Amino acid sequence: MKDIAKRFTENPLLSPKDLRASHDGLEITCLLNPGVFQFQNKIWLAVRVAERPKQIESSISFPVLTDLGAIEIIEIIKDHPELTATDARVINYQGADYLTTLSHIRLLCSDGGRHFYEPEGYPHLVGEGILEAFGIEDCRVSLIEGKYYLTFTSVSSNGVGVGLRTTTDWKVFQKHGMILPPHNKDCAIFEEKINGLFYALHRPSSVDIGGNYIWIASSPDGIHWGNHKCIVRTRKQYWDSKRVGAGAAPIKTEKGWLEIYHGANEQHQYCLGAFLMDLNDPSKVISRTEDPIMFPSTDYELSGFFGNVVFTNGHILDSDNDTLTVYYGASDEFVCGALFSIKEILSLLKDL
Ligand code: MAN
Repeated sequence: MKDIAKRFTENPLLSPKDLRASHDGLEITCLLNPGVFQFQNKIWLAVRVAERPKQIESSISFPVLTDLGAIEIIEIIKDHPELTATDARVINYQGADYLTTLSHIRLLCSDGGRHFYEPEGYPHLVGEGILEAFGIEDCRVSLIEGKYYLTFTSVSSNGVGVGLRTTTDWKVFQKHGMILPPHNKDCAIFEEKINGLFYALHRPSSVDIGGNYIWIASSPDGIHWGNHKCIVRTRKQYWDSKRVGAGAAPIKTEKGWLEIYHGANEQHQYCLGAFLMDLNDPSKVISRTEDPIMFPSTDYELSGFFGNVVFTNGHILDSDNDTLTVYYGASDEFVCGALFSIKEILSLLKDL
């Protein structure tokens, strides 16, 4: 196994202590999984900020959003017989699932792509309404014909689905509601139409028959999706045996659409791999890496809020068309960066 990521020496680029919590009484637990875009000659991250109240020894407390957008704190005594809290990210209480943190999306920018700051005058993107009561997460940004499409995970007690907002100036956003209903996440829209249609990768989960596989869909308008096809499945005994999900928008190369994706195994180790889709019909997968191209190995990737995780949903391609800066979440707690060579990734793909 060869990890071909050249990690930034500045990593982690962002840690929870680097930003201020959105409300008094909350603290930032994790900064993770940024969407990435270019706007006004700067590199921007749409960072997922996960917050909760400062925890005390005897109980678990976490925020949820009310219908009116206010923050309500739920507190549960740790030895409550109807509490299951074995995963840092989710709990089950009296038969219902909750998230231990509430996420919103924050916009940060940078000149060189390594030192990010929060500029004045840009809104926080927060959950709104009953389908986003547990927050919004893991925003992917696609620029299509001058408009930015933001796809993100909308979480509530109703389930986990994909929400869409669009903008041209990052100040005013148009809301398109939930475009892919539960259970679905990891939606990355292609940045170019193909034969007149929008295309998107997405990841429904089928619990009984099927699994956590990557699908593709097309759309006449980028909002209403159909013609769904399952294109990449988990592989038994591999590093991506339990779940796979798309990263950011596919990258157009001479050989095909290149997608960097995440895969997890039964032990919840999250690594990155790649696959290539036909330029003219992206529902045809041509090749895929056998081994991960990046796996958790540094301190900040191995231990943190949820350790042993590298997860990406944003990157920037250099004007040389080869150097790819991948921004990624490490251990579900830090935002990091690494360089890849597109040529090197392409050389590791194995025909299917
Ligand atoms: C999983 C993880 C969490 C996330 C929830 C809801 O448990 O990806 O980080 O908060 O799903 O999307």
